[in-house]
Amino acid sequence: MLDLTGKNALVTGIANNRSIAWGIAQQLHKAGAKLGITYLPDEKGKMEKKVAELVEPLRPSLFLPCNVQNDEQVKSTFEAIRNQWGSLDILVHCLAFANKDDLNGDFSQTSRAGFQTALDVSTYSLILLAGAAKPLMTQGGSIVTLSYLGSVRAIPNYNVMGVAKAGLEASVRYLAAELGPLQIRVNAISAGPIRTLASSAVGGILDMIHHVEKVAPLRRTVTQIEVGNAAAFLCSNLASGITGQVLYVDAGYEIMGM
Ligand code: 0WE
Repeated sequence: MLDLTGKNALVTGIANNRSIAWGIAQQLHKAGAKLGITYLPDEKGKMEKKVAELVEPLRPSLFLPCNVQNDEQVKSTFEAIRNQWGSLDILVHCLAFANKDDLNGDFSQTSRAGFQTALDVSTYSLILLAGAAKPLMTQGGSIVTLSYLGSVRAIPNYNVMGVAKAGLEASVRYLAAELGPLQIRVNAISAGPIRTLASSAVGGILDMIHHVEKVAPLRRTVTQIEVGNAAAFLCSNLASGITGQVLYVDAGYEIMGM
């Protein structure tokens, strides 16, 4: 049923074995997709080594540095895809960043530079990658990004990231409208809180996770693999009629009012 054999999938946003993007990459691989993996390069090449070791069992046919704040690197990434694969079927966008000072305290104190950073990395990057993927998705395609409930609710300290995710979800709708005639679908998964590198850097994340465990209909949080399964579904022909949507993978937390 869920079959991605013959599909070329680019997965962004793997930092370590707790990354949601890692859960997605594993489930796309399990469904038979051919993988391309990008990582955020650092000066010492530590990230390259770490991510390369992690993804090695999935035998990615492309492994590329891609800092989305660097237009040249994005260009090279998609040139490599064109040269090596000729076409692209699946793009997975799992990228976000805000300065730590902007994920704490008064939202009204968000700086212009902090706002620009958060929206550039977390929101504009989807538009940038989708635009680069568009000419390569010659047989149609599927684009999936990750969002969070803070896009539609005021969640303590999520602050500028909430604005970035609201913009991201709106971008999903505009991209879906533009790319639909080319049979390219664009959707977001709104994942519940998970302990990852990004979330562990946030004060109070454990309290949020305990709250979800008490209140969510399933009385637990979700795993990276569960988000990966939903992503594999959205990327597959099983979701051929779904575009422009935000799919909650949050153990049901979003429906609750008390
Ligand atoms: O989208 C996210 C993570 C976003 C994020 C996290 C960090 C921490 C380290 C973006 N940029 C940074 N920058 C850093 O320097 N989540 C959904 C996880 C998350 O982040 C929160 C949360 C949750 C949940 C921030 C505040 C409150 C709740």
